[in-house]
Amino acid sequence: MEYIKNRFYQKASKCVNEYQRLKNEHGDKVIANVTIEQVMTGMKGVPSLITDTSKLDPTTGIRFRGYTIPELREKLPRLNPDGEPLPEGLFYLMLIGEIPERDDVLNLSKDWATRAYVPQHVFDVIDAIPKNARPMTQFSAAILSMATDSIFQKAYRTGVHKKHYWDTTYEDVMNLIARLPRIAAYIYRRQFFNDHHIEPDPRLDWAGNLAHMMGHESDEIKRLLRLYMVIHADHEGGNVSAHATHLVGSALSNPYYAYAAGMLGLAGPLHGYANQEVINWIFSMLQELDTDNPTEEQIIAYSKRTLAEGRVIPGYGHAVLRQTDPRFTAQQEFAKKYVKDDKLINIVNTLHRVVPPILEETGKVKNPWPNVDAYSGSLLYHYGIKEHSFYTVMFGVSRALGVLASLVMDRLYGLPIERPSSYPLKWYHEQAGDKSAPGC
Ligand code: CMX
Repeated sequence: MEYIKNRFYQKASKCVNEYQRLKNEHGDKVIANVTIEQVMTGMKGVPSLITDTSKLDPTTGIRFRGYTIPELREKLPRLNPDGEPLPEGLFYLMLIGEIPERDDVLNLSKDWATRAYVPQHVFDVIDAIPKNARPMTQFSAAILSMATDSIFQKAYRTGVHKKHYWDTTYEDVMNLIARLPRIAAYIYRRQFFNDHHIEPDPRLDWAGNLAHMMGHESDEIKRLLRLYMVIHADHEGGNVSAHATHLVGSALSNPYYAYAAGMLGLAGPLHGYANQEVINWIFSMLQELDTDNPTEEQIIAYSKRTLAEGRVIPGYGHAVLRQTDPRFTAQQEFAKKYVKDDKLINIVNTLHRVVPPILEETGKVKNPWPNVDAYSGSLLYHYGIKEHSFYTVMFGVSRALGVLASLVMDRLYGLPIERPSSYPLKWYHEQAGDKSAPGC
């Protein structure tokens, strides 16, 4: 598949010149002031990363190379007219910056199918982990164990020139993405289907093959997974999974290490694990109320109690967004179109009505609106993927598309090792002119 690589290089090398020019001609321009509050709230809003694949706007949400989710659903190639776009097309768009033709996407599907072979030792590593370990533990260990295959690492050891780092990174990235559905499905079938594994079907697309290997064969599930893999793929560079991948990659760690680092971040409950937490939280509520059809009042009371207990309501809030997440809306529209009266989805819709005012009342939550994780679990559950401890792995498979496309760009730009400055608390007091600074 030299075509995609060549096309990428042709397009992206122009950006490398622009990167160099910006650094040389405008490197001393001041672009932002940083407040102490920004430091104390996780560097929110501090421009400090270069990420071309997507940009998040607080009110309109994510744009992938300038395209919103509704635009992607309209413009990216799909397998059939009433289907969802293929994630391969989004990867092409994020990497190259152009909406692909249908043939580009089908060729990419085939390329990934030829790269999808997973070495036996990766399955052995998974098999050595207790079955009751979290699926994300198994997934991250499997990714790390594949680093034995890193072409980048071998090339680095042989002393390849730094201007060629992107090339072997690209090869690792393509191999890694191609293998992820097989690895994810293996973990799923091992844990929930007594090790009855299903071989990949090389004629299927990337997301369709994931559904197939998980044992979910209907066209409806494949359609959902294509949408799922598109909307979770990227959320600009500052989120924990993208930033961790970039940060570890900036030390020239191989792409397997870098992406595994991103997955360890995704596994946290404030990030990707929230998609399981939403379902866990709803089921705990139903169990406690002893009903599968709670009233609005019961849901409100349960939500308020969660806050009173000092816990978060999962699926709500965001570090950047200040409106309902368009990824939530895309799934809600999907459910409206294809799902008729599902109890869990009805609860999710009720939560959408009642939770934002409750969060607003606290006076501290900056964004009371639902994020992507508020909907995703209920849809998967409806279509028969009921094993919710697995949901973060699905998020992780999708997230590979964005963070690894960015990693190839990082290496082509030759981005340096990332190294922000840290200071003792006392220093910030001094900067603030606070004379009553404590000794700590
Ligand atoms: N429930 C209860 N409290 C919440 C809340 C929620 N859903 N969202 C924010 N808050 C609280 C924060 O915990 C914080 O409280 P303290 O001041 O007592 O520490 C306060 O409101 C201010 O937080 P914020 O500035 O609005 O939000 P942050 O940028 O710090 O955090 C996020 C963003 C997503 C971690 C937070 O909204 C949250 O914990 N949400 C629930 C978990 C979740 O759904 N995560 C998934 C996000 C999407 C993803 O990455 O997949």
